[in-house]
Amino acid sequence: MREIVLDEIDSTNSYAKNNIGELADKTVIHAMRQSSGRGRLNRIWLDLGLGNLFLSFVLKPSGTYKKVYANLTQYLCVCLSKVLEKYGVTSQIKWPNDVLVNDKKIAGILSEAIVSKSSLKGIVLGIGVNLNASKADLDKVKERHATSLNLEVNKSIDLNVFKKELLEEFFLDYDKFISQGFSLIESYYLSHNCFLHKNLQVQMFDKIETGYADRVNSDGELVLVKDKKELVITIGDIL
Ligand code: BT5
Repeated sequence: MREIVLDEIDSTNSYAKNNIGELADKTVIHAMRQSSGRGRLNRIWLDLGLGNLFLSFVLKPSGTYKKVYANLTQYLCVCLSKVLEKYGVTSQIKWPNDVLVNDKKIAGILSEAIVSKSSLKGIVLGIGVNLNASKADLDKVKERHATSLNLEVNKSIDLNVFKKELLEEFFLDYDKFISQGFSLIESYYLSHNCFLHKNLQVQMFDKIETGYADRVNSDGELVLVKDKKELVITIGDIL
């Protein structure tokens, strides 16, 4: 693993994408501040001040895209959830890639595959975790309830210690995950889920599907049941 630490950048994912050709497999880009953090579907990730985590993994597992790479966000959710456990915090995973504590969003994950002329240049897997935010900072997140680890445990969090724990957890089983896929994390992912066996609305681009969240299949996809028919959802947002 190599690490590049930056004082400030627009987005660690953008930095990794823009430099993908020169960055080696398993390079980690860590920025202290991030001025234009990106979420999925053009949403934004807010920098709530120094001491919060903004990090991207540059991964080059093969020259062509494999389905398992879509599950890397779920793998990272599980890694984060395990690190939070070390702080005495139990988290819930909301399909596909939200990690919540007491129903509030503590982290966001953004995975981007960089493909050129049908070959895979790399995957950029970015994560932002609120580690040291004030209540006033969290109020800047308008669309949903957010939290930060320091507020959950009533003490400030050492950013570098937390980062080290997350990187160790991630690289511990990363190679195994790439060869084995979702089944490696299935039981942990499911035991921490907060969305199954409920009636859900799922936004898929400009369409909203409703149905009963029956299960997550062996590829990590959400299976909704509506009028006795199954709908397999690969990408979407639970509303
Ligand atoms: C995500 O998108 O949650 C993925 C966020 C990924 C951020 C990391 S930081 C390092 C790397 N570099 C980047 O540029 N990005 C990655 P999504 O599921 O679309 O959720 C976005 C929504 O989360 C926003 O619309 C807000 O509602 C909420 N949000 C924004 N900032 C937040 C924060 N600091 N804490 C909690 N929620 C936040």
